[in-house]
Amino acid sequence: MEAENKNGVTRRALLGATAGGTALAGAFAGRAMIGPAAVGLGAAGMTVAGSGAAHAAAADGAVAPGQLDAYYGFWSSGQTGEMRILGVPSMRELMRVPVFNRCSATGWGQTNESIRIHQRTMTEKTKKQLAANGKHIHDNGDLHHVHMSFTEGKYDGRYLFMNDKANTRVARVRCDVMKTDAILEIPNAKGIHGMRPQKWPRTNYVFCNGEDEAPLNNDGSTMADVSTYVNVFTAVDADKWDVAWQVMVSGNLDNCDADYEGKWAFSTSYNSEMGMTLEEMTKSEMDHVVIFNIAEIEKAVAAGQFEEINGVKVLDGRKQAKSQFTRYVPIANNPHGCNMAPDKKHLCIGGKLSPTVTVLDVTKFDALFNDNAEPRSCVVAEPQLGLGPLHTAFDGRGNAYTSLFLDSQVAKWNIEDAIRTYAGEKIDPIKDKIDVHYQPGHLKTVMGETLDASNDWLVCLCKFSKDRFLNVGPLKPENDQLIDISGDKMVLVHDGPNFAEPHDAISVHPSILPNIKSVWDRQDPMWAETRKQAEADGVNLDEWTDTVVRDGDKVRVYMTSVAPAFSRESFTVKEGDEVTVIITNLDEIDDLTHGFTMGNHGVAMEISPQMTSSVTFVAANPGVYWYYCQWFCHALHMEMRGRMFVEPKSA
Ligand code: RUQ
Ligand code: CUA
Ligand code: CA
Repeated sequence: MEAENKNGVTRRALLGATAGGTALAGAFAGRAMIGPAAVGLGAAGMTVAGSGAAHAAAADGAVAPGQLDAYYGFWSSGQTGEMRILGVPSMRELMRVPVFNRCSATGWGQTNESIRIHQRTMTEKTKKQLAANGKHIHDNGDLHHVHMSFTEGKYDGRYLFMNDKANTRVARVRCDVMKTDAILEIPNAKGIHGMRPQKWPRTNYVFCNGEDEAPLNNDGSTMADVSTYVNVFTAVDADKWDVAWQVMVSGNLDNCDADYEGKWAFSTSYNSEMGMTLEEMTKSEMDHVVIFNIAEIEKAVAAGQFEEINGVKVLDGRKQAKSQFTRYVPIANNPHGCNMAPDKKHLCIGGKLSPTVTVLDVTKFDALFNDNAEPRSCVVAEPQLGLGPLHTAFDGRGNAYTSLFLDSQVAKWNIEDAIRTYAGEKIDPIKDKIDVHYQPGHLKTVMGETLDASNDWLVCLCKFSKDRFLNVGPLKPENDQLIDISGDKMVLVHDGPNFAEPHDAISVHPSILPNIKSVWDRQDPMWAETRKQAEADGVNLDEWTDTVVRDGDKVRVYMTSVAPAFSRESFTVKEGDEVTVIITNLDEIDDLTHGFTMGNHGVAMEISPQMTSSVTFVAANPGVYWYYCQWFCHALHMEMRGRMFVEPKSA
């Protein structure tokens, strides 16, 4: 859908009208004629490069100027705390979506709309911790894993989900606007690391691994007694965005995944020892994979057989509880990756300290829940691939690609051949190896975690770049490498520096995301509460307004923005007032984003087309302060400014 402006002119028509003309000619012709049209950007005439047969035409991954990428890539950013959107195969960065971080450009973490999302599920302990430090939200995060919602084993384009290991949270991004719409702080668990959506029948749950052990009643009374420590596996209700249930487990939890039948979730543990030191954590011969029996867990929850702890339904799936909720399959010590193959059958566990990947057949899991079952009876292959196997990706031809951290390689191997080798046949399951630069962690094929796994690109996220780029100082970028997997041999085609530090990524065909908006819906729930306040103040946010409301020492300034002006060129408050500025961008042309920056107040926010944003601050010092639009929106963008007069208290 293309938005029309007030004169009924679509942007595409404008493009036609201004094509070949200069930018400023359009800009001065009137409000409708500015912005993206003026700078000559646009979708008209663009073609999608690289998909299907077209891929051969761009074997080097290059996407010509004006052409679109074949796939969306959704990247984690690790300790930067945001989600990134890249184009695949060009590896161009298209957008940064702030999630757990504080974003200077958009005001995420500062606008009232984003603070509400941060605070909705915040625990009392976290509020206390923040208040003690003069803050009201955590503005850092460690975002490792980004995954899309599923319907019947395929991406459905509704949501993206992501974890925050640093502050034990998960978040949800709405795919229609690519904005975070929900953050959930998870009680009882510590350090959410592995995180995966349920694949079948749809994503009712997002499964979240707690990595760090702690006493369930973490009040300082049993800190030194490790026997009181537990680890917690959490199922988040993906629609309500609340915790559905939790299961206590033996050992810690690292990575997880789910099957294609909706029966199981599974997690790796590198610390079945429950060790607190490196020596203790690597002591055993074997650790394990925990298998969670969803039906048994749901049955127990429905029957009320749970303990309610901090408002959450908790079941005991630890070994000593001998429940039907879990089974523990021994795996060589300190495994890491946990990847379900698109053949619906095979789960691949990266050995990390062992040079092997252990392949489990999920159709043999039912048998594990019978008494006396041999727990490793579900292991059907254990190919030896090289040193430091971490994660495994899949194509649509039965091949698996495993990152070898210590060898700095990717090994391509065939799952069926590995199974035949395990059964005694003399064949080599390894089909190819390629050097990567350097020390790879996750690696991703296009839609390889879905039933749509494809055969064109592999992205390998390397943890070290060392000498691959110009030296930028002791802190080096990571290196996301693009590998062509369409032939028998893997071919490295692109080095992609990336900042601290993507762990994981997915690639998604644009046909799965047909509903991405260019202009906000005025009724969007993102600012529903702001709208309520406006109504109480007698302001209609959908119309031009320049209303200032005083409410004790609180002042609410309602403005609209239409390029190149705010509806007010000044407003007056008193020293010490708490000022809330609420701005609606009434421009309807796509890409015509304004901003609001209040000079010397540490305040800035994004106001995209048809968006309402608000920000609250205290005007502590009398004087004149300029506010301005910080998004280049018009030839007269510099002139899009105004003054805040702060009257001295005594006046
Ligand atoms: S982890 S490098 Cu945070 Cu996904 Cu394996
Ligand atoms: Cu509005 Cu710049
Ligand atoms: Ca261990």
